[in-house]
Order: sequence, then C-alpha cells, then structure tokens
Amino acid sequence: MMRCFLCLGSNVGRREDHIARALSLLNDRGLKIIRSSRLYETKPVEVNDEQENYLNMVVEGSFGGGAFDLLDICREVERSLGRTRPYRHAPRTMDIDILLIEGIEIMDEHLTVPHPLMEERAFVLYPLAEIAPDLILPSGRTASDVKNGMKDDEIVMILDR
Ligand code: A4P
Ligand code: MG
Repeated sequence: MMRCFLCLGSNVGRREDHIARALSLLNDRGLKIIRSSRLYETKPVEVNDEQENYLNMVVEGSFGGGAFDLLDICREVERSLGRTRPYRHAPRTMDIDILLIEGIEIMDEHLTVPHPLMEERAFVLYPLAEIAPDLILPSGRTASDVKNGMKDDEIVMILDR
C-alpha cells in the first residue's frame, strides 16, 4: 500500500456536497482515507477571471495500486462530479491534485509528483499542516514550518466540523 496526500478543491455549486461525494467515490475506488483536514474556504489564486471562493481539503490516504492508477481514479471522480475543462484554471465542481506519494518521484507529461507548486500555496499548506505537521516536504522543511512562513490572507475561514 502506498501512502499519499491529495488536495481536493471545489468552487462551483454545492461545494461541501461535492467534497463529501468525492471522498466517498475515492473510497469506493480503493483509496483508504487515513486522515482528513477541516474544510478551508480560500480565495482563488493564480486565476485570471472573477471566481467564487474555493473550499479546499487535504487528505492522507493509503492506496493499493500505482501512481498512475491513483491519477486515473482522481480523474474519474472529477468526471463523476461533472467536472468540465473549458479553459485552464476554470471554475470547477471538483479538482483533485496529488501532492505527495511516499517514496515516489515522477516527472511525466501527465503526472508530476511531488506537486511542484504545493509549497507555495496556502490553500494546500494550511490543511496539510493541520493533518501532518511533521511531514517532510521536498524542500526538506516540515509542513508546519513552511505553513508558518506563509501569509494567511488566502484563507477566508475554516469550517469546523
Ligand atoms: N497533473 C500533473 N501532475 C499532477 C498531480 N500531481 N496531480 C496533470 C494531479 N494532476 C496532475 O489538471 C491538468 C493536468 O495536470 C491533468 O490532466 C493531470 O494529468 P487539470 O485539473 O485538468 O487542470 P487545472 O486544475 O485547471 O490546472 P492545474 O495546472 O492542474 O492547476 P492546479 O494546480 O490544479 O490549480 N485557488 C484556491 N484557493 N484553491 C484551489 O484549489 N486550484 C487551482 C488549480 C488554482 N487556484 C486555486 C485552486
Ligand atoms: Mg488540477
């Protein structure tokens, strides 16, 4: 089984429902969820148009297949939730990014792991540091260390469960 971290994001429609549904569909396809963060409402970053805020969540999972199988199930779940791709960084019902897979590095046209932008994104680091503060990131620093050096103005609020 491989240990992995995923970031889920939704900024269209019933965002909380989309995240809950995605977790259940990932589980149906063999991803065992070990830990999940709270939901973070975040301002859209790196987008060129006006968009609704995102809900983001990071989960730690355990998966029996390979890295490309994991990418396939993430794409399937995005499709099941009605994800369309009219243009890059368009608003989406569901986006699932693979952040890290323990012991694995991949640089392929379709998959780059660790995710190259993860350490620059508060919408990733805040929820990641919540569930895995001591996790060592590609820079060699821990998740909580990188998070603590970040501005929090992307984070609008944290939804308590
Ligand atoms: N791909 C390569 N590596 C990976 C990986 N590690 N995980 C490929 C997942 N996919 C990976 O993704 C494009 C292609 O990336 C996929 O076909 C896959 O083979 P996409 O989801 O179709 O396109 P996208 O999401 O529009 O673009 P991109 O570049 O993946 O953007 P990101 O990095 O997903 O960022 N602001 C807030 N607050 N919260 C967000 O969640 N998300 C984005 C999108 C921008 N701003 C945001 C958020
Ligand atoms: Mg994506």
